[in-house]
Amino acid sequence: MNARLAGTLPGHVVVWGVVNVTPDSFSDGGRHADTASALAHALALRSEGAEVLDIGGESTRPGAAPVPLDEEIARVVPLVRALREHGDEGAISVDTRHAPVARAALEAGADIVNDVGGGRDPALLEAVAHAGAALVLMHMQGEPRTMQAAPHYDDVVAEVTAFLVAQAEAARARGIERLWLDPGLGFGKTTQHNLELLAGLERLVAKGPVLLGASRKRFLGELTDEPQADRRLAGSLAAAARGFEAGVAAVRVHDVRATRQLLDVLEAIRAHRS
Ligand code: HH2
Repeated sequence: MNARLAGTLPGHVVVWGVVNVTPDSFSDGGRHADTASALAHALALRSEGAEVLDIGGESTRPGAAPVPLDEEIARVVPLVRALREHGDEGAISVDTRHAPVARAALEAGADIVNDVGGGRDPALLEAVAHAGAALVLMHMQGEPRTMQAAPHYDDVVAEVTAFLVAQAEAARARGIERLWLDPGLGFGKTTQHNLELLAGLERLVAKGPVLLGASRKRFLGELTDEPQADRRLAGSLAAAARGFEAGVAAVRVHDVRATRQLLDVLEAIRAHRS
């Protein structure tokens, strides 16, 4: 597998830095909407310790409207290309549910597809397998426009885990070897569901490498009475620390420097446990 895909060291948690090239993402929409400013932001995150850059061209925040495919490609692909032309050799992930976007980003130099659709689309799986790329399978109940209307589970941890295990088996059957499982915090889940998933995270970790995305999410704002997404750093760090404790492989975050610092200290302490 690609040498760029870091994160196989035992005890090391990889930081994925979020780069949203969108006008409407929930915490940083519009800030990096053109390639030049997105490139500067991506390189800054890399220097802060993002071993993976996760580039997204479609907001999937609750209520978000779908973006036309050519628009999503036009947002993502120039940035992937610009990073490679700039000499960036680190791992690049494309955050998309759409096979044509995945295909175009992989051709431009991306290594990983972060599929918030959870591998439901055979064409996306085919694109990943064909490129020999890696895949994130994220759980989502419903779809972004309506997913927060009335999310319901009998046992959220069991249902999310069973879904991801089944999707991973299907992806492996198509020849995709490198996979992360992601519980999809906030994607068709109430605050209660998110807390149950965080509390029961070890059950998912037992099934394979887990990527956890809690950074700045609404449930953290609800728990801490903080409506402003970019003021949720401490809550986001608490969730990352919980991920570390449970044994996740990676965390997807907006605040790379602070998260890397948190993990460096936790990793150093763990290395000294007898
Ligand atoms: N969360 C978001 C987007 N993509 N991918 C994975 N694998 N896991 C997540 O938890 C996850 C994700 C939502 O965050 P963000 O990208 O900041 O917002 P938006 O979807 O509004 O662009």
